[in-house]
Amino acid sequence: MAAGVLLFVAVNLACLTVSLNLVSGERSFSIDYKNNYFLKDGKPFQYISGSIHYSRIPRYYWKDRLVKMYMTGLNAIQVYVPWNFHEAVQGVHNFTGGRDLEHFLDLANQTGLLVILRPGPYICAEWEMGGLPAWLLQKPNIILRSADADYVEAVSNWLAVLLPKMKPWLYINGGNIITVQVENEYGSYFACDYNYMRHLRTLFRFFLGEDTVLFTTDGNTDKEMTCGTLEGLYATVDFGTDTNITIAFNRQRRFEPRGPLVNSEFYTGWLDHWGDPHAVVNAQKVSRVLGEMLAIGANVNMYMFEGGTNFGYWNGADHDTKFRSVVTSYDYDAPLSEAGDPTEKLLAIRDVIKQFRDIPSGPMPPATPKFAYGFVTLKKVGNISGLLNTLSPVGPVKSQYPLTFEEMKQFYGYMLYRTTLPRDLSEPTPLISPLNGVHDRAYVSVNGVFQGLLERDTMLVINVTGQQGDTVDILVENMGRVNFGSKINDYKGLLSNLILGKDVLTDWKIYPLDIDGAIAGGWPHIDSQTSFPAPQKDPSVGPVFYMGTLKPNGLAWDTFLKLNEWTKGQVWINGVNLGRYWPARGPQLTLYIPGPLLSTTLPNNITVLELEGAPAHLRVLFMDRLSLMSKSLNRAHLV
Ligand code: 6GJ
Repeated sequence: MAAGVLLFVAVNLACLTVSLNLVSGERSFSIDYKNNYFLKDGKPFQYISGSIHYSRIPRYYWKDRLVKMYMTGLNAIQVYVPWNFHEAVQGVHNFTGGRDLEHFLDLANQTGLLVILRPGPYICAEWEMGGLPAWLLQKPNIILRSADADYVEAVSNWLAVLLPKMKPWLYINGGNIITVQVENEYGSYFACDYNYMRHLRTLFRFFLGEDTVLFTTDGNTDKEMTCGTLEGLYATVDFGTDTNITIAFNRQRRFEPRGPLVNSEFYTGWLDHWGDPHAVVNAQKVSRVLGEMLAIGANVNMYMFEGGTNFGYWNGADHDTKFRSVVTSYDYDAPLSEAGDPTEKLLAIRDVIKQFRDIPSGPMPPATPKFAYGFVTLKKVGNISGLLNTLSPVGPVKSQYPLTFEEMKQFYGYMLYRTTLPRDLSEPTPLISPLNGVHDRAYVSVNGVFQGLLERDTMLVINVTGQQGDTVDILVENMGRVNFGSKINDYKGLLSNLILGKDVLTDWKIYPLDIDGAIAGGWPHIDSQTSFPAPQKDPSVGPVFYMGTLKPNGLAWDTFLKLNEWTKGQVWINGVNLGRYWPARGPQLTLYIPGPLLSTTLPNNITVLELEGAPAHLRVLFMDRLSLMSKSLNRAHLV
């Protein structure tokens, strides 16, 4: 048969297929390599998306944030799935409550939002260990994000649970997931292991089928794109407002000569580490560059659109020149604030989007109401060393040398290391971690008297005095595992020996601390009939628990907790771990409390673990707005 006839038949068959699909109502989402755009049900489609992380927003508020994103004119959201959020214990999977991913997808579907899913298994995201579960580190010398057999086995088992759950949610199967990302910026990782990426491609294809659009995202450099891309996975890039979009998309074109232009992470803001000035990105720059990309038909996901909060211990960290822990707030200077309030940046973005597509009619939902509940005076509960029966019911593990959190099978929060002074120390004697092995902060007490702290990369020696046989208590805090770069295998605890004068400290009792379990079980409030000592005149120093009660007033509105003149610690409200506070470092000075955590009728239990030093007044303040330390004012101010 002549070539011309063959071509005629092929073109007509193709048209027939498309029309059959449409006639049969079959849904389709694919890449049109001829015309360089996505096709949704056979028609050109440009996504305008925003990143939102369900793991950082109370389930109660998911719909509120999604509706605000829809009313801004977005037609899609981009969602990370943190592996460690769903499999904190190996082999035990949790998709309930705030982890109910399918409910979140359903709410997005109900709201008219498509989904770009990013299941990793590594996600970065300023999330603890980039979403990888810390129990992976129990395999000695494991090489994360590689074809390492132990890592690949764990990844395969996880994806065999997650991806079958996601398959019905694919757009082509009647759901709202239009594309799926494999790994995350793999090109910026040292391993550059193509066998690992090929294995992931095989798994994603096996579980999601041949018709799903799979893609990769990488930073905008040739090196990153070289190691991060793979045949069969559509290569996309990410960049912020200071990048020339022509240069950036030309680089994508070098790896994808045909197909849609995609910026998978257009940075609308940036993250904060403790001690940084609060990071902001100019709203006009964001809206200008967004307009430029949409005007050339590019597909854009804004990272972040709604940042939310690193509740509990979920914050990550970076380690470039030194270890830097990410703050509790993931506000990210995003268009929707940490509390889900529409900002000027959101309105500017909406004005851009309406130039390219119809914006839903109707009002933008307002900011949720905030309430200033006022001051609460706390009272001292006690030092950790005196509460071990409650906080460490399993008792200590004895070891000649220190064990890590991972060896102790406790992965987050705090661990108490106890030993005794090997000799009299009448003169101040240096206590040092010669291998910088304190990961990440160690609060040192002798016979219950706080001596000072050691801090990874920063404070490697303190002086200690005491008598032979005195009890040395060292509370070690995991400040969040590194989530980016080569140091993500971030073991925690005392990773090496401590030297006191010329003695190696040995014969340790290591207490795993289940603080969250004790507080969730009602401690210390259930013991409140126990008479706690009256607040000492002098403020306590060192790790001390405090408690108090916020009286109900019939309102359960959002609020912000300010611990003015407190130093650093952790807060729980009604048993829920709100995260870390560190006003001594900033820039964050308040903790966001979602209203649904509060009771309108029962006393609201407050528990505070102050690690360094509480103010004599022992007061905390519930405000109706957040407070930030600003580089321009170089002092706390209300925003
Ligand atoms: C992205 O790479 C990442 O994919 N990203 C950032 N990268 C910082 C690179 C430092 C040299 S900052 C915010 C985002 C998220 O971490 C995202 O998960």
